Amino acid sequence: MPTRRQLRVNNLLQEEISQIIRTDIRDPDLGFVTITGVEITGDLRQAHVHVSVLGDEEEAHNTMAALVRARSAIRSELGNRLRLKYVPQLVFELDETAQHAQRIETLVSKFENELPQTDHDFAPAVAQIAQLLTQQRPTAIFIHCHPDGDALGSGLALSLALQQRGQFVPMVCADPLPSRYQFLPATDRLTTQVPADFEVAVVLDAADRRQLGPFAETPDQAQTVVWIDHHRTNQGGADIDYLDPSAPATAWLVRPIIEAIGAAITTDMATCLYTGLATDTGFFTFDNTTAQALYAGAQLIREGANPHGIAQAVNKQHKLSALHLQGQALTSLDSAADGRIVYAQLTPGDFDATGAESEDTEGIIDLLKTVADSEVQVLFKATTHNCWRISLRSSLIDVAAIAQKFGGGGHIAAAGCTITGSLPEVRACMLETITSALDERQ
Ligand SMILES: [Mn+2]
Repeated sequence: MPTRRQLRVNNLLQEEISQIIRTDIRDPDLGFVTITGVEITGDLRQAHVHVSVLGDEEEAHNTMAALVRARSAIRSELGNRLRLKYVPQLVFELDETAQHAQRIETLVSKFENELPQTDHDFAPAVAQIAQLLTQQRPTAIFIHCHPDGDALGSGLALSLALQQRGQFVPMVCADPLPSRYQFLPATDRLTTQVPADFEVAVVLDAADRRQLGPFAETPDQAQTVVWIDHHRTNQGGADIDYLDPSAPATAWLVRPIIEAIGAAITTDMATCLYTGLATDTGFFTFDNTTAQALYAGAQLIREGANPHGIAQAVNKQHKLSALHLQGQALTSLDSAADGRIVYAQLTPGDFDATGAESEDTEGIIDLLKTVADSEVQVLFKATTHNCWRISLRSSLIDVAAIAQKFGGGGHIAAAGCTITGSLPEVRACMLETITSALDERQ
């Protein structure tokens, strides 16, 4: 019988070794490994580390070899982390017992139970799209204007996958690449030029055709239009619709297509997909951050995405003008409905005074969300004369429904629309609509 001290050390070692393998060991041979248990000897000098590997025999073999190579690195990191008189020698043992297989199966089924339940089976749509995309017909990808991390990440990942299959597919967008996304690979295929002829159009991350701006009707030039999106307000109607509002990001939907066309996920593709998933989940903090989303993120990190580098590039690279614009927005901050609504506005004068551009408004709405006790956040942004782009956020009411009333759309917790009129009129109308939605909830 192990002593209590042994049991305590076993648990500690299991936790620390798992974490070290997850974060410090970057060996491409290392597969999906679980430390199922640790047994330390009575003299605390040697620890038997039981390992289970997901996959076939070859993967298990490669993973065990990688662990042996990493053994001294893991041991010295354990020395840094643990206050043990003696850091035990590590002996890795592949766990093949039925008991452990059973335990893994239980863990997996527990995990699957946590997946968002959808009443729809998307496998046929994925298969149909993959089949279409492997025919090598001239194809163009379309993403929404004011492209965000998800639109760009999904589109570039898909284009890279098709390139692996020997086909160059351009990605059409009405707006240029925002500077914060310049780190993304393969952005050379982003274009404002519609290709001369294409037979297949793939529209990504757009709630409806108006989001394509001047290219609203362009996909129809194709013989087959595929629409892949996760916005709740998407009404569908393309030749092939692959619409899943329960998905945290369009990147999430694109991944199974990439797999189905037989492309291998490269570091570049992982970077693109991770950027889409991370930006649409607020770097895994929004309410669409499920266990499954984190798991998908972890998988992409294993495949080469650099979470720190991506977060730095997207969030920590503000131009001075963008911060000045944030300052203007914060100065304008006000509240309505007894503080339940907070809103800010950016007038054409604010853009002129700071020299900031429309892309520099990204992130401002997230500042508004930090106001304590606020239930709905609204940002009014001037686009052209008397035309206001309005961003809405709420964790209480369905802002997609509100945006839809004004011809916009989005997700329950994050949506947007564009309204023409004078700012006082537009603001009064929007605040009134939100106030009655709040009242209705009571
Ligand atoms: Mn998205």
